[in-house]
Amino acid sequence: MGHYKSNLRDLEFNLFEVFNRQELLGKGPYADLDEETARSILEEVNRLATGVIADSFEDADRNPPVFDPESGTVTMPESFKKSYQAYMDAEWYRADLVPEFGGTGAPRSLTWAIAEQILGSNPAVFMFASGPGFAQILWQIGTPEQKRFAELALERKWGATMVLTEPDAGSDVGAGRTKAIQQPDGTWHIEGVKRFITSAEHDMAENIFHLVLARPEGAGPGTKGLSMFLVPKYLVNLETGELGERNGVYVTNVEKKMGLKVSTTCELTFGEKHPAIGYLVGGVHEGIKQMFLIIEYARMMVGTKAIATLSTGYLNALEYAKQRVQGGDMTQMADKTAPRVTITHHPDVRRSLMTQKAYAEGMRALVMLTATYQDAIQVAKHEGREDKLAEKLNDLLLPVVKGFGSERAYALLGSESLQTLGGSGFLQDYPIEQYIRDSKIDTLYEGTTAIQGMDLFFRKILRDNGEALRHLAGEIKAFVASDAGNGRLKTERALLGKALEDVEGILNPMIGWALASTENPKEIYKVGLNTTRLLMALGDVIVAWLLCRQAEVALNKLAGEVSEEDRAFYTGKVVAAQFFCANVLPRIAADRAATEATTLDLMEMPEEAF
Ligand code: ST9
Ligand code: FAD
Repeated sequence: MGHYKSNLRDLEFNLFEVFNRQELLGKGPYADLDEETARSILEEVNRLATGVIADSFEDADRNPPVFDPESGTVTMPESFKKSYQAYMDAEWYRADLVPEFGGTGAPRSLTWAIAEQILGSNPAVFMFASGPGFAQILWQIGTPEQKRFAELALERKWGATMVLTEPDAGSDVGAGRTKAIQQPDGTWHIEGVKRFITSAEHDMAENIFHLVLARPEGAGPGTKGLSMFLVPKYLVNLETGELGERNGVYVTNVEKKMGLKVSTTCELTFGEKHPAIGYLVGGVHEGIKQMFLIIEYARMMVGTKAIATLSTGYLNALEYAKQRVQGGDMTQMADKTAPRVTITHHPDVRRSLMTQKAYAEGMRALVMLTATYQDAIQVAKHEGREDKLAEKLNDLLLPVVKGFGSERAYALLGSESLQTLGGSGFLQDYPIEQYIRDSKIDTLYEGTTAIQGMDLFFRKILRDNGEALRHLAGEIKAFVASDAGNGRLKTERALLGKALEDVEGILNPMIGWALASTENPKEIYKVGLNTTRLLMALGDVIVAWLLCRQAEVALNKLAGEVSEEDRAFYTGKVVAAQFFCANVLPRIAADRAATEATTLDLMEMPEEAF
C-alpha cells in the first residue's frame, strides 16, 4: 500500500450531496459532462493518485534532485519522473483548461476535486505539471505571438514558472529590482537575480518558460511599476515551433530544504552570461494585475495541498489507531488485568482523531464551497454576463482557503496526526513526518499567513465595504435561524450563531481602528495585531457552518434506508459537526475578548525589550 489515503467518498459527498453539482452538468459550459462521467473521472484520478503518482513520494524525498552548478542543470530522480510522466500522459491537466484551449470544460468544483487527490498524493507532480495552466493564462492575456507560443507550450508540454521573489523582495514584491531594458526590435533584456523560483529547472520538459515581474527602466516604484515578461529558457521559432538558441536565463542555485525536496526551488539569474530576452506580456505594462491571475489560482492550490495533506495524515493516523493495542479501557482503569484495547478506545485519542477528521472534512468543504463560486463565475461567463457576487465571494474565501487552511493543516498534522502514532510517528517508517516537513511551506509561499490576514481584512472586507462578507454571514444566519436538522442540530445552530456574533465582535473594533487611523495613524497597529486572529476565527466559523450543512444532509439520509457503510459515513458527519461546534467554536469568544482588549503596549515596547 502506498502512503496516500484519499477520501473519494467525501469528495463525492460534497460534490453531489451537499453542493449538488450534478445540477450544473449536461448543460451550459459543461454540456459534454454528466454525473456518471464526472464520477468515473474521479475514480480514475484516484487510481492514479493512490498508485503510480504516490509511488515516488518517499524516494524523491530521500533522493532529491541533483543540481550541477557548472551547467546549471538539474537531474530529477528517476522514480519521480515516472510519476510525473504518468500524470502528463493521462492529460488530467486538461480538466483545468477551457475548451477553446484544448480543455475538457469541467466545473472548477470537479477540477479542484481532481487536484486534491494529486496534491495529497505527490504535490510536486501537480506543480511541475502546471505548464499547461500557465500557458492558458498567457494565451488569455498575451499578444498574438504569445498566444501561438502558449499553444506550442501546451502541445509540447513545456514547464513554466512564476517569478516574483528576490532576496530583498519577498512579501514586499514591489521592492523588486530586476530590470527590463527595451531593445530597438521591441523585445526586452531582463537583468537581475530572482530567488526561490519553483520548478525553474528540471529535465522533464524540453523547454521551460518563465513569467517574470521586472521593472522597465524609468518605471515607477512599487508593484504598479512592475511589468510581466515572458522569458523562455530556449527561444522559439513561432512558425515551425522549433527550439532556437539558449536564452540568457540560468539557474544558479537550487535550495536545500526542510521538505518538499523534489520540488526544485531555484535562484534564477538573468542576463549575466548573455542577454535574457523577454517579451512584454500582452504588450501592456500591467504586471502585478496579470501576475495575480496566476497567484489567485496558486493560492487556492496551496490551500488545497495543505488540506489534502491533513486528510491523508488523518487517515494514516486512523489506520494506525485502529490496530495499535495499548492500555486498558478507561472504565477499567483500576483493574491491571483488564484486557488491553486498541487506542481508538481512549477518549483522548478519540478527541484527537475527531479534531483531525472534522478539520480535514470541514476544510475540504471550504475548498469545495469556494470552487462553487468559481463554477458560478464560469457559468456566467459562458452566458455572456458577469456574476459579481460570486467573484467577490471567491475573492473573500481565497485567503481563508490559503491562510487558514495551511495554518490549521500544518498545526494539526504535528499536534494530532503524528501524535496519534506515539513514538512511531517520529519515524520515517510512516509518512506523517514527511507530510509535516512537506506542508510547512504552505503557510509561507504564495503570501505568508500575515499577508493573507491583511488581504482578508483590507482588500476583501474593508475595500469591499463588507459586501461579500455580509452575504456569507447572511447565509450562515439563515442557517442558524432555520430548523435544519429537525431539532437534532439545535445546539449546534445556537453555538454557530454565537460564534458568528463573536467574529463580528472581532471585526467591528478593527473597522473602528482602521477608520480612526486616518486621524491617529497608530490606531492601525491595533488592526495589524488582529488580522491573523480574524482570519482564523472566520475560518473556524465557516468550517463549522459547512460541517453543520453536511450533518443536515446526513441526518436526512439517515432517516431513510442506507447501507451499513453509508450509515457509518453519515453518522460520522453528524458527530463531527456536533464535536466541532461544541469544542472549537466557544474559543472564538476568548479571541473576541482579546481583540476588544487590544492596546498599543506591544507596539510601544522598545525592540530591546524582546
Ligand atoms: C510563490 C509560488 O510563492 C509558490 C508555489 C508555486 C507553484 C507553481 C505552480 C502554481 C500553479 C499555477 C498554475 C497557473 C494557473 C493555471 C490556471 C488554470 C485555470 N487579488 O494592495 P496593493 C494586485 S510565488 C487580486 O497596493 P502592494 C492588484 O492588481 C510568490 N489582485 O499591494 C492591486 O492593484 P489594485 C508569491 C491583487 O502593497 C495591486 O496588486 N508572492 C490582490 O503594492 C497592488 O495592490 C506573493 O504572494 C489580490 N488579493 O503589494 C507575495 N492583492 O489595488 C505576497 C493585490 O489597483 N505579498 N493585488 O487592484 C502580497 O501579496 C502583498 O500583499 C503585495 C503588496 C505584494 C500584493
Ligand atoms: P519575508 O517577506 O521576509 O517575511 C518574513 C516574515 O515577516 C514572515 O513571517 C512574514 O509574514 C512577515 N512579514 C513580512 N512583511 C510583513 C508585513 N507587511 N506585515 C506583517 N508581517 C510581514 N516566489 C516566487 O516568486 N516564485 C516561486 O515559484 C516561489 N516558490 C517558492 C518556493 C519555496 C520553497 C519558497 C520557500 C519560497 C518560494 N517563493 C517563490 C517565495 C515566497 O513566495 C516567499 O518566500 C514569500 O512570499 C515570503 O517572502 P520572504 O521569504 O522574503 O519572507
